[in-house]
Amino acid sequence: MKPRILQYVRVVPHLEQALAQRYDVKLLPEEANPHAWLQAHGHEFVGLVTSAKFGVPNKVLEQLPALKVISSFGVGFETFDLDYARLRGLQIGYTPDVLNECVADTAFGLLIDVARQFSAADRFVRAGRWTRETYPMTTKVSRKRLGIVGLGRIGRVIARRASGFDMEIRYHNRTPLTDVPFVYEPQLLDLARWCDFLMVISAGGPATRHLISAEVMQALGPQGYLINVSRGSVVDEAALVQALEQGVIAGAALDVYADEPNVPPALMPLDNVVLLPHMASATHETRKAMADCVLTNLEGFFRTGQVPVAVPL
Ligand code: NAP
Ligand code: 8YV
Repeated sequence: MKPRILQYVRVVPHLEQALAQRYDVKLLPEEANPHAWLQAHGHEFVGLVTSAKFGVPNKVLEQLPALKVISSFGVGFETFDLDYARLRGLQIGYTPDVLNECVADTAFGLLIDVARQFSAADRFVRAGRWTRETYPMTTKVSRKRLGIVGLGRIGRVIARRASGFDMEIRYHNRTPLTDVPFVYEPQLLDLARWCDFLMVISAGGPATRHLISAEVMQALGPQGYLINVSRGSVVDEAALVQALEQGVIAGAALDVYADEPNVPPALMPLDNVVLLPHMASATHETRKAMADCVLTNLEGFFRTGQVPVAVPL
């Protein structure tokens, strides 16, 4: 008999197809009243598939008494209550590493875009303004100072990208690393004061909420740029809007927001901010690799009892 799997959210079509071939899958979003449906059927499920964006709330997990394994599409895991998972003996599979390159590429693309103003210049050309005006000069990227907040798996790949641009790199984590040649800044404010570009790629969740505060933006200063590819919660968005409107910082480039897909309306008219729709890992190649990892994690669990790539609990 195929194991019974609850699909908590919609995922990419080829992953949905592969799941349906291998398991006895119930697509919860199809139910008009998921809570009532789970009251009657929740006991049937041993596995659950979700994504980093949505995780799964404890009130849903409480309706799944036989659940043993969660397989999540994505690397972020701030949407799970790890203490509760530990108590329940749940294993949570996730998809680190396979997305490092695409997220780093996007992070660096955003950095170049906000400094050289490609998106704003594109709007200028499309509006027919080039025939009447000269586009203003922009800011050089090569040889500048890059401060990385969160030198983890993805941060290290961003640092490799930056080395191709002869950038000087420093970083801020809670813990200094012993295997990198970059200067460690124990104080985030010092990193912000030092750098031209502050690249945020730390984990999300309560520990990093509003780490990038008004004070950090003041320290980054009117020539400084902020790039955020981690989670919207890491940046104080109200302070960012003020900083961009008042020239406290030169510009910002964002892939993530506090309340996705809602972007603060005050950001929309600003030309000194680049706005992407949380798409850093969204290439065919990387999303396929992430989907494969979701499947491998489930398969590994059902074969050996251990999820091969699991969130450390
Ligand atoms: P990782 O290897 O765990 O790296 C996370 C880094 O954040 C570590 O260097 C960690 O260092 C640092 N960090 C954690 N808490 C911190 C704190 N309170 N203050 C300062 N630094 C802190 O994770 P990863 O695979 O590189 O992914 C990083 C994050 O990127 C994910 O959690 C996810 O939120 C985000 N992400 C976004 C996208 C996207 O589409 N935009 C795609 C993938 C991932 P210490 O533990 O030493 O502090
Ligand atoms: C995806 C991400 O957009 O991996 C993550 O943590 O934020 C992105 O890769 C996400 O997994 C989709 O839910």
